[in-house]
Amino acid sequence: MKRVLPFLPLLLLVACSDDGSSAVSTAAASVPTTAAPATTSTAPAPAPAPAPVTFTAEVWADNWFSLYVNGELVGEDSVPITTERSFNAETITFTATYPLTIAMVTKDFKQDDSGLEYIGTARQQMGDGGFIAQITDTSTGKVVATTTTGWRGLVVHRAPLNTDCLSSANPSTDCQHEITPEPADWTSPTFDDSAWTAAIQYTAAEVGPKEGYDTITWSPAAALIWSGDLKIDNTILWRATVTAG
Ligand SMILES: [Ca+2]
Ligand SMILES: [Ca+2]
Repeated sequence: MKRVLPFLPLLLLVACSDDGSSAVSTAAASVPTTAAPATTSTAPAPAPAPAPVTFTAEVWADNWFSLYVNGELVGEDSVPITTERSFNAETITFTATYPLTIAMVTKDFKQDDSGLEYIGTARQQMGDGGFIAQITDTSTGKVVATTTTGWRGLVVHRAPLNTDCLSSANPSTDCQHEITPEPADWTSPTFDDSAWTAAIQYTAAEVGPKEGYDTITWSPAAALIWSGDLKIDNTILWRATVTAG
C-alpha cells in the first residue's frame, strides 16, 4: 500500500495536462478559419509607400532662417540672430518623400518692434534682409529646388512703418510696426498660399551677401530673394513646392 500512494498525484497531473493542451489546440485551430477570410476579402492591397529620399539644403540668410519640409522642421540657422553680424551658410541634410513642400521662416535682425538695430548708438539704423537657398537630391546629385520668384511669401513683421523715426532718441516708442499672426498649419502641404505674394529677386549688390555666401557653389537658378522691401519687411514666411525628382 505504501508504494502505490506516491503515484496517484502524478497520474492526476498528467490527466489535467492532457485536458488543458487539448482545449488550447482546439481554440488555436479555430482562429484562422474565422479571421483569415475577413482579411483577404475586405482589406484592399495597400499602395506602396513613396521611397524616402535624402536631400541636402544649402542656405545663406541675412540674418536667420528655419526650414520645414512637408510640415516638419528639418533644421535652422545655427547662429542665433542676436549674434552681431550673424552671417553664415548652413548645410542641412534631411529625408523626405516627393512632392516636397518647402516652408521657411526668414528674419532680418531687429532689436525690438521698432525694426531698428544699434539703437542709441551712432549706427542706429534699419537692418536689411535677403536670402538664397538650394536643395539637392543626394541620390542623383541634382539640384531640385532653388529660391526663385516662384516662391510665395507672407510678411509677418514689418517695421518701421514711419521711417522718420530713424533718428528718434526713443525709436521703441516712436517707430510704428505691423505684426501679422502666423496662419495655422502654414507649413503643411495642404495649406492654401494662393493669397501670399510672389518673391522679389534682388541682385548681390542690393543684398550685399556677406560671410558664408561664397563658401557655397550656387546653382545659376538660385536667386537672392526677399519680399517687397529689404529693410522694412523683417520676418517673412515662405512656401514653395517641388513636384518632381
Ligand atoms: Ca540684416
Ligand atoms: Ca529690417
